[in-house]
Amino acid sequence: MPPKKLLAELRKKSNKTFLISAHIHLEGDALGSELALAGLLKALGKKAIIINEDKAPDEYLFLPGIGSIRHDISGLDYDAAILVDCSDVSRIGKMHKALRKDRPLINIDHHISNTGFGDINWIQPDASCACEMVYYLFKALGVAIKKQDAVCIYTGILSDTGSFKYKTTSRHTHLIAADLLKHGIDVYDINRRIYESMSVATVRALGKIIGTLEVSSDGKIAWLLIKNSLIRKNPALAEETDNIIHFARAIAGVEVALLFKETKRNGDVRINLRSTGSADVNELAQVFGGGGHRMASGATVRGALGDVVKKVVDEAVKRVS
Ligand SMILES: [Mn+2]
Repeated sequence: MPPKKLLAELRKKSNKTFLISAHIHLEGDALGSELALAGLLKALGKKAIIINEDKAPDEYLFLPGIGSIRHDISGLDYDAAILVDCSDVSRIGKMHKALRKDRPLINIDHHISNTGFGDINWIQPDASCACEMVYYLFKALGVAIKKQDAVCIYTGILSDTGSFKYKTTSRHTHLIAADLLKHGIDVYDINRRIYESMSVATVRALGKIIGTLEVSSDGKIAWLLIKNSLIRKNPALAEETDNIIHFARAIAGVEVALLFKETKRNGDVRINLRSTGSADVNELAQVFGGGGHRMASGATVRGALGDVVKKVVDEAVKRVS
């Protein structure tokens, strides 16, 4: 449940304008929690400005209010800032330049790796997603959820629980979803828009990516690669994760699935890590300066793709095999 200090800060009369941001490489939970939080604040009579470094991926453009998200931070002023779904302030990328030291910073997050960077911190690692936490804020503040808020919260839940499949899915997650359905949201439509709106080019590229599959000799670690040449031809792939890593984690006996994306030529390699149960991929990601959750995490490592793959796979083998 949200701390009283947080509720008081949100209600405070002198806090008229809130700045909201979330992590780079936007996905359903980051966008959903930002937009639902903005809806909550507006219902409280506040102004809410959402700023993100990245543009929203196409499949999320249906989210109500998404057109109001800003990427330009010049001339911004605000009374309090809220970061959602961010384990650290650095996760908002260039948007950190908009933050002022003389304004309170509120941290609402469910990553176990959260650094507690805020002046007010609400960190709940047992929440399935940040959207679940924003739902509790509506309830704690007695604010009625509108249909548009319900769409955003439901999208975050779908996104972070792998459509109610991952271990983070609790009875609370389902109860929240049931409550959201009372608002007349179209769950089939939301599912189609997020998961069944891939381009032909993306699906063809998937074939090439699956062709890169490698598995450790004991079968416990499986990994896939997305080469930069493929991303250049099909930029949407850079933000595609769960649809791809699914094929590595779905193999019988696999305990850790890894996806390596060569994001820039000779530059960074983005790594997505997924556990199927016993392995802790938050710890594994932290070895490489990343983090996240026990079952799902990420890291960015500088170096040539082949070298990064070797380093990370070796570390995974050491821990799991
Ligand atoms: Mn999340």
